[in-house]
Amino acid sequence: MVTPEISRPKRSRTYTKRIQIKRFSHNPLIVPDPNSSWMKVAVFNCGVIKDDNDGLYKMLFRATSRKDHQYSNIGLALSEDGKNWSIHDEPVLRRGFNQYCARGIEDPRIIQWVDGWYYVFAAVKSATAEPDNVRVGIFRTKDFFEYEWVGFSFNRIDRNTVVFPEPIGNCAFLLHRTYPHIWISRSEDLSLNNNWQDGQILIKSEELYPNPHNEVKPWKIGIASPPIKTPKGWLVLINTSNKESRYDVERVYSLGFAVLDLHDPTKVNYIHPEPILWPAEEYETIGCVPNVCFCCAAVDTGGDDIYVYYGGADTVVAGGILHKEELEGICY
Ligand code: BMA
Repeated sequence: MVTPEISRPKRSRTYTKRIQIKRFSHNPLIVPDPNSSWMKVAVFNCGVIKDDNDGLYKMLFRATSRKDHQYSNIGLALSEDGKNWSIHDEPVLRRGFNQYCARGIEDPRIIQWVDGWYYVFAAVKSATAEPDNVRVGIFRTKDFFEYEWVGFSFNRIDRNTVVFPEPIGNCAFLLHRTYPHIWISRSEDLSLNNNWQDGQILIKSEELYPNPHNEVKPWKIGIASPPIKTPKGWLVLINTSNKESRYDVERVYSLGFAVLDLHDPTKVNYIHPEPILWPAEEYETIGCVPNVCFCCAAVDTGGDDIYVYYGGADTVVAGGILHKEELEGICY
């Protein structure tokens, strides 16, 4: 694949920054612990949910003690306010949970489903997998300490997958990726275990905003957070990457969003023309993988705000606030 930048004149676009995630002032929220056996090098991409049962924010985060980021385990952190977190001292989902996770579990996304279980969608690596040959494994839990294996979303290479947190028209809808676009599939089987059908491209990578420095459209996009239900549609945050390879020093991971129809989520009603989060702080631009804001969670606080959580430079957990007021006219 030829990268289009080469022949393009360098231009500089100034974004209006009309809608921006306001970083928490005490970022990063969680950092690696040099004395830990399991979170020594990096603690980053996380799923978060506000538990209706006890009102607590619950975070599952990816952690590794290896410089190559292999063999990730999943840790648990709890918070009363979504801003200050206490970390449970042991991983709650460990690599080796079953044969499909022998080489690690990564990038969890969480939803609470209609059957009362919390479902976790995560990239899993089996013993025989090449480093990047991941599949999406689905786990479920009631208490965030004990987990059951549900199955794979698809039995093929994939990541960046999650379902809508409720059935729509008696179907479960799955957002996933086939390079380089976001896809949507549906299933009448509400057990969330396979049978995903009618797959179609939902949003193409070139529909997202261009890089502000050279106008180049994203190389690939993927669903970031599970969809949030708003009065005027499903709000979905989207991770965008300007480069194919993680080893490319010019790669930047930033965050955008779109709004899908409330009753027919295969219909895209709005795609925001600008990023709402772009690596700028030191904990985003410097680290194991520089220039990365990679989001797996957005939580409706039930008040005026949406809290957004992301990995900074594949090294720390950070977060920020998206004020619903800023989305007025778009989905509020
Ligand atoms: C993606 C995944 C994420 C990672 C991100 C930024 O492709 O590998 O786990 O956080 O790249 O490096």
